[in-house]
Amino acid sequence: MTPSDNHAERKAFYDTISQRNLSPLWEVLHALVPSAPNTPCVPACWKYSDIQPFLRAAGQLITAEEAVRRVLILENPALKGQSCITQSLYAGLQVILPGEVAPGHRHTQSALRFVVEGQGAYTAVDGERCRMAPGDFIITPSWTWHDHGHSGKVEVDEPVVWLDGLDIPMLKFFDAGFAENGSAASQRATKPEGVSLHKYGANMMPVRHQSPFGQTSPIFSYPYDRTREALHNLEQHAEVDAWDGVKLRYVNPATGGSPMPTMATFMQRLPAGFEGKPYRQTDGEVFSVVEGQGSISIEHSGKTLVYQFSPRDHFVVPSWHTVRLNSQLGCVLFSFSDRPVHQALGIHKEERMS
Ligand code: GTQ
Repeated sequence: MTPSDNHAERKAFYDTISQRNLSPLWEVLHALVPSAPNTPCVPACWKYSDIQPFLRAAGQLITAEEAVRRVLILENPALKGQSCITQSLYAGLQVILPGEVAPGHRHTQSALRFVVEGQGAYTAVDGERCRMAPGDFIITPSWTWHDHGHSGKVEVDEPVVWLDGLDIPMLKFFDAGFAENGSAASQRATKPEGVSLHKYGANMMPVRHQSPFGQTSPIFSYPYDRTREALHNLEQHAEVDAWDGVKLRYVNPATGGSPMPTMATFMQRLPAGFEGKPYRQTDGEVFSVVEGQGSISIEHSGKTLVYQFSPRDHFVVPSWHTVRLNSQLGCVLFSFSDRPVHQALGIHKEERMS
């Protein structure tokens, strides 16, 4: 009998050692140490026209106060029930109606807010209120008190919707999630509105700077008008990248690194007529369409998926999936990924094909 003919004997051996909480590596080695990333996540796209009625319906079904956070989670279709969009990232669309308050709490998870539609909402972080307008990128640093509200008039003003991006699955993986509820629904404003941006947002820093939020950016709101202007000027006056168009990353001005230790954020403009070259990267990336129209093609399981996108649509590109971006009329895309963690571990990889 050659060794590979002894299936029954092996099976019996595995059953026996399993009782001692042992298992044979050689049965799983290829899956454990794959030749290339083999994510269980799949690409997915949420058209805003499809899901907006459900966001409105959620607004009638439960109050922000009762829900604490009234959010429809963008679940990866291959990871149903796990409340995540990739294995390391959480994404959801939060709705707040005029007059509502989403009560204060704090947690070790870092959060980003990317405003999708509506006017009149605010978020408060550590005693500073910040107005939210479409296209603004806002941070809730780890372990800072935060509450959200809508100061518009009931039955006059529109709901506000924003994308929440959190590192919830990462912190779950490390079993490092802690949270605390606030004693008041809304925190008292102890700092003037906009003071963080004045202090840290003019390419200058206070002389004796001490980081207010540890490794997270001291700026917690990056208004869209500034980002938009930078992209527009670069499109006019600088070379357009053949893979990304004009793509900038948001920075923590104190370090030059990503705004949060676990998540990188980006804004990019694809000029009219842009036909991007293919690329892939190990960081899975979640996109929110800001302006214009375009399409993304994603290679998945030997097929090419194509999503046509317009403003407020969301889509996810899982790790190591080859993509190309196109736009006939031009568009602007916000995105976030877990790239800083890959980079901190020295395992980030990207491939740009011709
Ligand atoms: O706003 O604090 O989408 O704690 C998920 C968990 C939002 C928030 C989410 C949260 C929040």
